[in-house]
Amino acid sequence: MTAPWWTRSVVYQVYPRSFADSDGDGMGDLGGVLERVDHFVDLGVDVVWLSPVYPSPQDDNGYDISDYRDVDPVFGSLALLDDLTDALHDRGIRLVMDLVVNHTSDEHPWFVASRSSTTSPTRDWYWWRPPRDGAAPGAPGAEPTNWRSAFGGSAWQLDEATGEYYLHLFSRKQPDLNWENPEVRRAVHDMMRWWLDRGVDGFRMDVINFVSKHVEPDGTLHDGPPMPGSPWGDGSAQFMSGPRIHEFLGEMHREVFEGRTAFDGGPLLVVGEMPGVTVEDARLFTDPARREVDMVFQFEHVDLDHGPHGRYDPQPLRLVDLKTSFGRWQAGLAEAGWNSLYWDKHDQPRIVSRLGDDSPAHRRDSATCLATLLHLHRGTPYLYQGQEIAMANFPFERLLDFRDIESLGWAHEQQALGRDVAELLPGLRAQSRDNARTPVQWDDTRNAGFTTGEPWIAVNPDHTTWNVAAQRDDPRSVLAHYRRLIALRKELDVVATGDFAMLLPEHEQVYAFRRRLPGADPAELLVVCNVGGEPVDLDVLLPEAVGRELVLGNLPAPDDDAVLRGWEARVLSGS
Ligand code: ISL
Repeated sequence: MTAPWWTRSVVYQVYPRSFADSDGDGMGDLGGVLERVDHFVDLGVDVVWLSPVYPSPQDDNGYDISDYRDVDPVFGSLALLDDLTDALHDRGIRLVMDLVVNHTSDEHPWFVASRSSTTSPTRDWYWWRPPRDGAAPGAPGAEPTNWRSAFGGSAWQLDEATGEYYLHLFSRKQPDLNWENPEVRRAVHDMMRWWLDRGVDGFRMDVINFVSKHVEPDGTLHDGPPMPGSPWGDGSAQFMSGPRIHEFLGEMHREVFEGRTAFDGGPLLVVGEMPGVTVEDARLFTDPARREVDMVFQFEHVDLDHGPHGRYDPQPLRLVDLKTSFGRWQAGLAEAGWNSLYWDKHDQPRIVSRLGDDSPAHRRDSATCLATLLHLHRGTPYLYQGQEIAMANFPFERLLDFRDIESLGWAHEQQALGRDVAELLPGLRAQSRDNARTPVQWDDTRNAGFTTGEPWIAVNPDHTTWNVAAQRDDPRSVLAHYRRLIALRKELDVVATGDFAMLLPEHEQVYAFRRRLPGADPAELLVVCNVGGEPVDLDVLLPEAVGRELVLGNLPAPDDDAVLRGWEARVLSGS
């Protein structure tokens, strides 16, 4: 069987509100994306994944959708989205939409009807429950389970009108859909077919492994264990990859994807975002023979620097742990299934600040080193806007600087527990999702060329040095390096589909691995990355890496290849 097209492809994620603003209202929009389509061509990416642009109250920046079949005026119109689809297709690029169907907005007509009365025809489309154990509605502890919502507080919201609670694993403006109800699934499938018929080429499905909850036949949901640093419980085991998840995804495949193709007649792309997914489950989800999804986003590697109190309790990221994790995912999906590979995305801090070194002396080299490390793994790399120019975390100083509902929800929860802001800021600064959401730095002008108006979130002051215009024609730039990495995946079969073997698993500074594909030219690549600023004697550590032909490096060719310089990455051909 020939390998699917995405083995040679790179996906570029656009977070539209922060990408480019075409009308000066301070918010990025589809017009802005349309004006920058040539940026995707310049990079050589094959797919654009567009974060949500549907009508939305924007409680969670569009991940709270109030109409699945339109575009929010803040981003443009359906006609403009059609134009963007055509513009991408003309350039051979696919468009993948974000699909958020674990929950809707509380302003979606389905929920408006559902909350209107206990006998509403769509009442059962959401998770409504009476207070626990006959307690009075709103009484302390009356919530149906102890689950914490991802954005702080209980995952249950009391609706005064009927005295019942509804479930929201995210904000209270994001009520969870009840996928146990076949009408809900049918409505979702119908909407998905509508988008595919309109010409989009696939979906990235938001928290799709949350749609099957552990529910008893009598409707009971169970509490989770207590969470350190929170008055609420951790319900995740009750809703992550629940008992019917494979059934639901198999059904969706049959109902929606079977018989449909991308614009060029090739296969669609279906990616499931799956927090908490295990390697074993991911293998089932992505085994082509099972027809569920093509790949999943897993979270293991981006959770490695979270402490016992969660993401805002950051710990140093140990390279050995990263190798163990990536190595396990590479091995686990080697025979069946496929990995997606990412560092940055709209929910994660910037990798150059997180695992690299964003100080002026090392920013370029550490960004290109980490890019090489990721892109040479087996899997499909995802590139998040700004990562291609080594955009870094923002120097947040005050709570007022943050916009993200998750960061603010956590901060307010902690303040209510008596902690003061000064104590919270270091965790927020390191880990806030807003680090990824500052505007793309197109040039060194005011507001980085993002908008002529007032940006909805501050532009990083470092845009005067770090921007697309400064890097576009510089062969040494981070952008140029990404271009080369993307091209290499298309050129060399061994990059696309070669097998993977981790080397030096215990070494704390050098990340090295081998890719192999018998019969290909070259049939073997050796990748060595110095994930640190100090030079390493390669002839001592990995003598087989010395004297080989350099296929691609992130620093000028070395005088002495026995020494791996600080933040140097080398892709070497086989013997
Ligand atoms: O990583 C996370 C846990 O701390 C969260 O940032 C995130 O909520 C989780 O990864 C799920 O993300 C997706 O669904 C959310 C939305 O806020 C995120 O932007 C989206 O990517 C709810 O729709």
